[in-house]
Amino acid sequence: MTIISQQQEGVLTLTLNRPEALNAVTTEMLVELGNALEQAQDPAVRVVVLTGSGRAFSVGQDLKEVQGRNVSFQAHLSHYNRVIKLLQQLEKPVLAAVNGAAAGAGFSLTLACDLRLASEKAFFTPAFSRIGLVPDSGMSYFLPRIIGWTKAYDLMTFSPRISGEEAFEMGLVDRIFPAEGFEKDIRLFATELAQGPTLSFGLTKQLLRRSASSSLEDMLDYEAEMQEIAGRSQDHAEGLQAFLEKRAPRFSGQ
Ligand code: T3D
Repeated sequence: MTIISQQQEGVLTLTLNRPEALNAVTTEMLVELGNALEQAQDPAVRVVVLTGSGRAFSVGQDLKEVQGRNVSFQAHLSHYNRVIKLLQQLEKPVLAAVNGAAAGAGFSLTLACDLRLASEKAFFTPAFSRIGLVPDSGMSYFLPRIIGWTKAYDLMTFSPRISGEEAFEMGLVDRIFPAEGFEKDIRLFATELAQGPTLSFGLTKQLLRRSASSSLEDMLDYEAEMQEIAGRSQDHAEGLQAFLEKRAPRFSGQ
């Protein structure tokens, strides 16, 4: 099994599990990850965490697997693209818990998640240009949207090693945690998020996705459409009631 799935209190944790190879990505891993993400559509799952076992998050494509390849790059990338689309399409928060190195497509995987939570030991490197490739698995889409066009071009061209701290400063990482107790901190963060109004979180994600390629006019209409759904949810009724009763809300994600 190259992916370990664990579900607890509404949080599904998917762990890339080839620690002996720094979680280098194989076709088998991509197929298993894609299947696990399809399972994550279950409404009982309210938050998904993607992390790596051992000292790395993932060093990207296993370069030993593709040595002397006999399949086209385009065919191979379809496995990656399925995973990236599934991460984006999940209507619930998806957190990358970056425990160590995130290189190449490993870095891209973190970008397709909604938030990047990094350990102090995490580092990022695009890596593609160092082996004469172009960014893939969505990096050329997400990175400029997260840190800006020029900075993204700079990183993708020179492929430096970016520490968790630097990544935090440039807005690439959203939270940074001490390496010791990282798993526990992530569990607490994710569990708290899973108790929130996760339906609204999912709709917010849809809004952001659409805003990447829409006019203000379109977005105003789409916001109204999404608000129609959120406004009729149990979570909105509960949020309103809790506010009026001056108590903490108990959201169900419905
Ligand atoms: O169809 C297609 O193929 C296109 C798809 C492309 C997707 C991609 O992801 S392309 C980019 C692939 N990834 C890389 O190029 C990253 C290569 N690795 C590195 O640059 C460095 O290893 C890191 C910066 C990530 C980590 O450095 P460090 O100093 O912590 O570790 P290390 O000593 O370099 O590596 C430790 C071992 O892992 C080493 O093996 P050894 O010498 O102990 O037997 C190294 O070869 C191995 N390793 C690291 N990355 C990969 C890898 N083995 C296979 N594939 C890797 N990607």
